[in-house]
Amino acid sequence: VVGTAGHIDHGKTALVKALTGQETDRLPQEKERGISIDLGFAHMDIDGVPVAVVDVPGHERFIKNMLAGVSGIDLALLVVAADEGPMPQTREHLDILDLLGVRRGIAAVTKRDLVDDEWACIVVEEIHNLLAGTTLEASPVIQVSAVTGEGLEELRKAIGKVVSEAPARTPEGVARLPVDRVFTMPGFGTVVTGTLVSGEIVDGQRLDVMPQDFTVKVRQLEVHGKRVPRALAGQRVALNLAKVERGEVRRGSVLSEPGTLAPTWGFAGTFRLLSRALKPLASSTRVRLHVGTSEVLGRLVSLEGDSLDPGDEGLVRFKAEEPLAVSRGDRFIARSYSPALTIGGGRVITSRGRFRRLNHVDHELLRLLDQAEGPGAALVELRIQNSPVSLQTLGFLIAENPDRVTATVEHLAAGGKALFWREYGLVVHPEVYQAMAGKIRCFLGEYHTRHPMRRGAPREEVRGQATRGWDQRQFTALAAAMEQDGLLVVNKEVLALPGQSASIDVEGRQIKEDLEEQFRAGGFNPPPLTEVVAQAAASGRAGDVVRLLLEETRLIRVEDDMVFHADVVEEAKNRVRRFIQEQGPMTVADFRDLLGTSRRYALPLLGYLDRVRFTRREGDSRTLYGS
Ligand SMILES: Nc1nc2c(ncn2[C@@H]2O[C@H](COP(=O)(O)OP(=O)(O)OP(=O)(O)O)[C@@H](O)[C@H]2O)c(=O)[nH]1
Ligand SMILES: [Mg+2]
Repeated sequence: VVGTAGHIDHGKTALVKALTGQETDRLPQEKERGISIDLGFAHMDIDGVPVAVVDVPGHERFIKNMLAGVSGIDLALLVVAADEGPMPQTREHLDILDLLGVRRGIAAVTKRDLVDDEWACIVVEEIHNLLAGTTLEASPVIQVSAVTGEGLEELRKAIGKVVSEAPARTPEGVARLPVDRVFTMPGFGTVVTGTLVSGEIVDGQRLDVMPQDFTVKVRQLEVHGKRVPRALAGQRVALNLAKVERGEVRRGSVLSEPGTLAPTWGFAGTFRLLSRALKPLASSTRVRLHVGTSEVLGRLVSLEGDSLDPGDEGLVRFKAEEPLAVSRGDRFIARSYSPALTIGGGRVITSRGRFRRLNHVDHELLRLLDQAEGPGAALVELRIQNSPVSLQTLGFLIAENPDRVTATVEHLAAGGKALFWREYGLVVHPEVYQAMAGKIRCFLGEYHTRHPMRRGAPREEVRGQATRGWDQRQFTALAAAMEQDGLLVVNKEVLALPGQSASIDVEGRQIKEDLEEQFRAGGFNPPPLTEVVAQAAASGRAGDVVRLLLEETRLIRVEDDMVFHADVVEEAKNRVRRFIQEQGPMTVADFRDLLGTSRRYALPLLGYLDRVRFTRREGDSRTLYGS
């Protein structure tokens, strides 16, 4: 895909027409005013090789559209009018191409018919100076005229040469197509177009629409105006989508292989502030961020001290004001909010993660990740995430499709570089596991010391305190792994260190005896539990003692605040057994008189005896269970 670039009125659209025979200005206003507003599309054949052309507008107000057009190009055609020479948007467009890392280019000096040789020579020299130090430094400069046709053949040859020398994009990788145009065709439905930046798309397949986050089905596929069964990376594609309303998919949406991209509210990346930028990048600057074909507002936060000076490159975090769809390696451009001027650009390193307080370790990891590839990148991501990650999330992070992610994880796990908790579908970096296991053991150690009379700590408390709220699945998987490694004992909802059990000291034993005595003395009219605890000498510990007594079933809870001593319950059972054996079925009134208590205590206690299947209710009376 070839994309034009250059200042307004310098002859981009005329040149595209001269090369392809196609008029790319379609809008009525474009025709009327003689300027391009939105993107134009054309295609041609050079020695049998199909070449798609994207024509961009030069007007500074439409840079936004220009950005949507150049995101997928392989070759930039920088157009400079011979009579005017380089102008502001010549520079701004060149900055953008440079920041996006476009490495192949041709500079076309148009309107050659309007100037003499000497003047043209000066303009060519100016262009060489302009290109110096950019990614397009080595581009040939060719003089042409759309009016006389001079130089067109040479230009066509030059394009052909670059296209044939460019390495073919591989269809491997995840299918991703940033949408640059959406329209409806009567009787045909919604059509979207864009440049397929990676992977391949086949007729009939399903695709996710991000960040809107829904799925569509491809009904028909076209490349260069011809219906095809499949489209490959690097091609301009038109897709007819089934059951999609026009507003649902927009310019800026990304069509991607299902499950490989997720909406995110920001990312961490590298960023270069243009030396032309008017001021340093403050610690948090509101910008228009352009990535793929989308534009999103948000804040760019420098992670390098307070600010970034013009010409400097550093790590940044972007916090979006709405969800966006980006993944590792994507190039982006930032423009100041007002006035809208290009200030710099960079590359996405990771689209997820908590980067609130970055320390030097995180910085190093981000730099490492920026350079890493394949399984290495997956490993660094796992380290950065600092928690177990699902296979799908890992897929989003490293921009790989599900089966490749699984293969990567298996590979890492086999080499002992990552832990794969298969049963839970989670992957974790060994260092993260070790650190977290250490934290939990530390927490439990303290807990056992503080609460010697408890068997261990409540699971939810550990999850909230030690792992800072990992979700249930992550925490369960971690606890299971730790138990398997002999680092932890899980007893339903209670976690303990191995070899720890509830123990009781002298003071605790004293409290225990006091409590037992009070409930034994209360008999069938026990005091309310909360009152007893509140009045106990060391009421802070009495709660723990009660817990222990309940666990040991020395105390028996029949209702929220009503407990009976085990000896008392035993006595009640003896009396009931004798009564029924001697006098037959027993009523509630009989029971109450038998124990010499009131209905307030008799009913809950009898309910308890029914529940533990000592007595059985038949109508209004009780018999012995199993008799
Ligand atoms: N004499 C002469 N005029 C040209 C040539 N190329 C373009 N023009 C004229 O220059 C004017 C602008 O050309 P366009 O192709 O619309 O310019 P553009 O770069 O596409 O402009 P924007 O899309 O608005 O940025 C038109 O009036 C063209 O006829 C050329 O080679 N020679
Ligand atoms: Mg134009």
